[in-house]
Amino acid sequence: MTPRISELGAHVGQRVTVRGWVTHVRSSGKIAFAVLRDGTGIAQAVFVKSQVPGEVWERFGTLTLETSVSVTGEVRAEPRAPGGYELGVAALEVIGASPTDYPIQPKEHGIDFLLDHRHLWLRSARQRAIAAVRSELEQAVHDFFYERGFLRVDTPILTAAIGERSGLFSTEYFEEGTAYLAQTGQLYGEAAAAAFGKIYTFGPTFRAEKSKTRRHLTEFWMIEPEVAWYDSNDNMRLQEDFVSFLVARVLERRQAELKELERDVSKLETVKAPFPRINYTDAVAILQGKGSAVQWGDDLGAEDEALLVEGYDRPVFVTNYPKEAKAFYMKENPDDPRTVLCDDCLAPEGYGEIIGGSQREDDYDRIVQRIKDEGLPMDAYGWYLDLRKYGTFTHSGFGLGLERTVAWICGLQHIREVIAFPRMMYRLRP
Ligand code: NSS
Repeated sequence: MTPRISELGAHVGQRVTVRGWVTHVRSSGKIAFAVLRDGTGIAQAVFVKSQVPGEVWERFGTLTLETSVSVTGEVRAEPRAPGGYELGVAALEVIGASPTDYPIQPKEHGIDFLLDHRHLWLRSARQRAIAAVRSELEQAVHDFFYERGFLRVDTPILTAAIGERSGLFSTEYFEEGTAYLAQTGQLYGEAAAAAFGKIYTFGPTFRAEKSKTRRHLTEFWMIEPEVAWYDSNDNMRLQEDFVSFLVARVLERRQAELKELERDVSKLETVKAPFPRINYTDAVAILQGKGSAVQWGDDLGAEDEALLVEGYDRPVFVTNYPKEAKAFYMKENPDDPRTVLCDDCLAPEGYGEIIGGSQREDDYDRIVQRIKDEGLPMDAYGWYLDLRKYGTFTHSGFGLGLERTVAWICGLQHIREVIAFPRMMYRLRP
């Protein structure tokens, strides 16, 4: 039998073979220990000199950090052992030696060094915990929308020039000229919402932003639902239900990982719908009262976002931003035409914006005007305008940034650790 380490509990008293990598060795001369990792957990292999063949004892002596091995022995429950189980070793095979210059040693390494060795850094317990929370969230995203009757629609990554305002990555596209990597799936999502009613996209998005902040990647994953007949209020209700669902799922299924990350889970347990809503104009007044230099008309920066959520135990919506601060497709607010029917969802504890959402402008003439005002290339938007020409409809949607959400839930200051191989302005390798 070759169980994974996480399955050892079902094999107590049995002889099994475990394959994995050595993370730690120590020996007293008569008894020796090797801690193994296989990605599902850790277990301790115990070698008793008087009980194992001489060659096995000698082979133990060759084990180094990250040697890959196959260990056969009897499973014992041992509360004091890392992982809670140990193997009383009978046999040991070395599968792949690991020279003693393994780059990541149990000591402090600088972040650039770790990112240069990201392919190896992923093997750490902390990185596994983050990856497990991310994977849990991805599954929860699909479950949430599936349970609510949404269709998943996969939108193109190679697009003509259309999207958000930030920088575009481009590439040659046969005879068609320049193609751009998608910054959002939204505009295609809107077409799909008119066709299928309730949809979501979940894919990589790309922004050639020259920002080197702790919350920007050039390639990140976004979840974008788009719903026919939803107005801005319905949209925020969906967002708070969605975010509460995601947090509850991680609390329910990933306690061990949150513990590994030393996350204060009491800060997550309060994340329940409904979320407070602050109108942008009020937010500016609150921020000015707290000493911020923000002026009406500005988008809110990271510091302002952190100031604003102080004292809240759950995410906060900031609604109805000024038109100038937001994208052309957002619907004008009938109660205050200087603003649009939109919301940013700000995570608590200063993590900042995790969602941008809005009701979409559904009036043909108004959206044409917005495209002109923004100086966007009208010809690229022909098909998008058809959605307003043929049976226009009230609709709303939002985009949740997966990496920012994982960083918040895991309690990480920087989003570079929440994706296996981060892409940033100065990082294309490994
Ligand atoms: O630019 S957004 O605010 N909005 C959109 O892209 C809309 N098209 C979404 C929609 O309505 N369908 O980005 C949405 C979220 C934002 O709140 C962040 O959580 C995340 O996407 N985001 C990023 N994450 C990581 N790195 C970068 N550069 C980044 N930009 C946005």
